Amino acid sequence: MAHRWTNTLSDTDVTPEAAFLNRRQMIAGVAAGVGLSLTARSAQAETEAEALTPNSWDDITTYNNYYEFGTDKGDPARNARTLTVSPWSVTIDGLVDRPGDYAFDEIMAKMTIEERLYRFRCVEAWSMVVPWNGFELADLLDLAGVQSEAKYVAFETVLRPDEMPGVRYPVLDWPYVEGLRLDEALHPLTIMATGIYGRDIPNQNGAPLRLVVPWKYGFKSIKSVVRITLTDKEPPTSWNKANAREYGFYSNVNPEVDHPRWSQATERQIGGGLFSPRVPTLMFNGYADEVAGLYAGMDLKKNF
Ligand SMILES: Nc1nc2c(c(=O)[nH]1)N[C@H]1C(S)=C(S)[C@@H](COP(=O)(O)O)O[C@H]1N2
Ligand SMILES: [Mo]
Repeated sequence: MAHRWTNTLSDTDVTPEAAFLNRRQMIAGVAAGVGLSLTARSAQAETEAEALTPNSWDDITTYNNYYEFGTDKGDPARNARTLTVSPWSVTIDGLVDRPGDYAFDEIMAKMTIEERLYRFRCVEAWSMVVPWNGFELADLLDLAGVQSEAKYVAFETVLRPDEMPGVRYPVLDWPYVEGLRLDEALHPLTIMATGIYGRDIPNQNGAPLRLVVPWKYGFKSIKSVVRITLTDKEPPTSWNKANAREYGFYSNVNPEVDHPRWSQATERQIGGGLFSPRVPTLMFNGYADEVAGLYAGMDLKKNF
């Protein structure tokens, strides 16, 4: 597929992960050379990036949850090819100064695409590390101008029965919907991903743009977004509507709050091999330093 936009890497004669890892080494080399002239922030980001090894392109693009294309992990890679992702636009409405349909290409022209290497933890207790490309959701919301009464952000996935074989089955109440509190949405870790390994994000991963909230269970990271609505009320969310006892609005990764049917204390790392031991799950998926303050004083067992 041709590159839709500026998802940075263009090497086509090397595997994406080889290109990515080479570039990482280059960045690390340069960083070592300039030593103290690095800002504290980029030095810390580099240290964190060093500690994480991304999953392979294959892992990330063949082991998916995208129920609109089927409920088996391999279904989205097989069935999502037919999703039309261009042209695309996102309606931004509700409590904003400039409501309207924002064309994907116009959004991309205005946004700064960055690489973010994030842990990704599914509520099913498996995890990956993904080198996303994308932009901060806060920057997109700025385009529309968030009004002061707004307290929440609601998201909606495209619904196209002709292109989505899974929506014949009432597994969820389609379209897939999600939501964040406004402060969560504006947090700098919250991104809209448009690429992986510098390439356009594949359909099975939520093309052409999907939310990524790395400190929450994967199902909050809604795919193929067509509508973003600013509201003053907590919006309904698909998994909460399906089973409110098992899936809360917040769904922050929390090893101390188990799912009613399984433990959340540990996780299985995808790509680790058949006999690799489970690893401990980290509070807020390892992002506690950055996000714990959002929940100061809240009972995280009640607000699961
Ligand atoms: N529209 C939509 N978004 C979705 C889902 C889905 O079924 N439909 N699955 C969620 C779940 S449960 C997970 S774990 C992640 C998986 O993202 P990935 O396939 O890119 O790893 O997408 C989330 N976003
Ligand atoms: Mo998930």
